[in-house]
Amino acid sequence: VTPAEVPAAADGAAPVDGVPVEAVQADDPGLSTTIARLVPGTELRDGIDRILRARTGGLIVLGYDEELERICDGGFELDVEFSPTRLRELSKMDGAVVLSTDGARIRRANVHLVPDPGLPTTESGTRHKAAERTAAQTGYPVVSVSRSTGIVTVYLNGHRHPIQTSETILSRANQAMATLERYRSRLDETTRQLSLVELNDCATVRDVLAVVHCLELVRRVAREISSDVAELGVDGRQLALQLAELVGNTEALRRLLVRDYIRTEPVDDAMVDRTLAALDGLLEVDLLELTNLAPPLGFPATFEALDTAVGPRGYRVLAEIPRVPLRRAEPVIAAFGSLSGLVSASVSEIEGVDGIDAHLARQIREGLSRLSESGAVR
Ligand code: 3AT
Ligand code: 3AT
Ligand code: MN
Repeated sequence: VTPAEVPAAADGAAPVDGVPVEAVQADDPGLSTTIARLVPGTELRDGIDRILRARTGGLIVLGYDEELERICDGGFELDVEFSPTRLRELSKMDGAVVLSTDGARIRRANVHLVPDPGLPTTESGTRHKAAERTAAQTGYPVVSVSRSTGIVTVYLNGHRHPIQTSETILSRANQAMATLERYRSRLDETTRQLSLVELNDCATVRDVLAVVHCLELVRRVAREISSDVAELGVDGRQLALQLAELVGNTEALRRLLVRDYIRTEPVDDAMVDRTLAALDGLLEVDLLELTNLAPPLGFPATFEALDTAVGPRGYRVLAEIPRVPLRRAEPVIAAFGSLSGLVSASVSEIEGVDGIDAHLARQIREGLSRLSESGAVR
């Protein structure tokens, strides 16, 4: 018998690269930590699944101290190592099972919980009322397994979070994944289109915002899937791989697009962060109109403005050329002012830029020519 999982140790619940970590429960990190203790693959979840199969119902308090002891009435003290089978056997009795705060030991069983009846609760059954109030009073997570409905709920910090089966989560996540695939291919298409018009010096605000739009859609669906991945534990590995593959380089692409087109100077990380936060703040309905995406980048939110000609500074194109890190790209962009200026520059002009040697200058020149010919910036 091994000790129960400690918080956040759940294998497979790690956030996916490039997908915001706030994904799981933005408003409460304590809740995401608790959810991670309950995902498939953890001993606690195994125990809960056993209770579900036995159809006895259950009430489990994930923490024990003097405050909690005061609201425990009766039952018996145990202090034995936690195991899924023990949790299930003890849940056959009436009352609650109380675990040590680290979840490693079972401290009490058959306990009648007597939390302050003045605490508000939205539940009607006595088990669920006791769970909600105990969580509110002690700050410890409390899990209820309903005998009548088979619904598992975790209560913490005023949250009431249903623990869903992997099948339920997966069927939802797979639908979202299909949507993500569609958005991703639209993103690739609009990005190719933007590269083409950029290199031909005929880009408009509309071309830029079309890519920004797709990026926002991809990001938002990816965030939903990412929170499902976190709740799936070991059952979410396949989904996590698919998600990482589809999300790919989109976070880098967002930053490069802002650097290329933001109207305000200076173009630095802080400005990029602020712009991306503003885009993040747009509501789902705002995304329906391209003009709503214009203000964060400093463009007017009008239909006329969509057809305005714009040129990129050149960050995205330079990022496509091997061995040109941002700190090398910056002085080059400062020297030529825009992609069109850079495209018409000769090797010796590029070499004149601070920190760019003959070799790198040739590399940049050849890279630009290659991209112009293929129109294949992605
Ligand atoms: P049984 O012999 O199983 O009927 P019991 O004393 O073992 O009775 P349980 O803990 O199984 O009691 O609870 C059974 C139900 O009794 C659950 C709940 O609907 C009701 N109940 C228990 N305590 C209270 C209470 N303090 N106020 C209202 N209803 C209660
Ligand atoms: P079910 O959905 O029926 O499982 P419920 O919220 O309707 O849950 P019940 O009143 O049917 O709750 O009670 C079911 C069992 O829950 C009875 C008892 O074993 C346990 N229980 C209820 N209240 C408490 C409490 N205050 N402390 C410990 N165990 C309790
Ligand atoms: Mn009931």
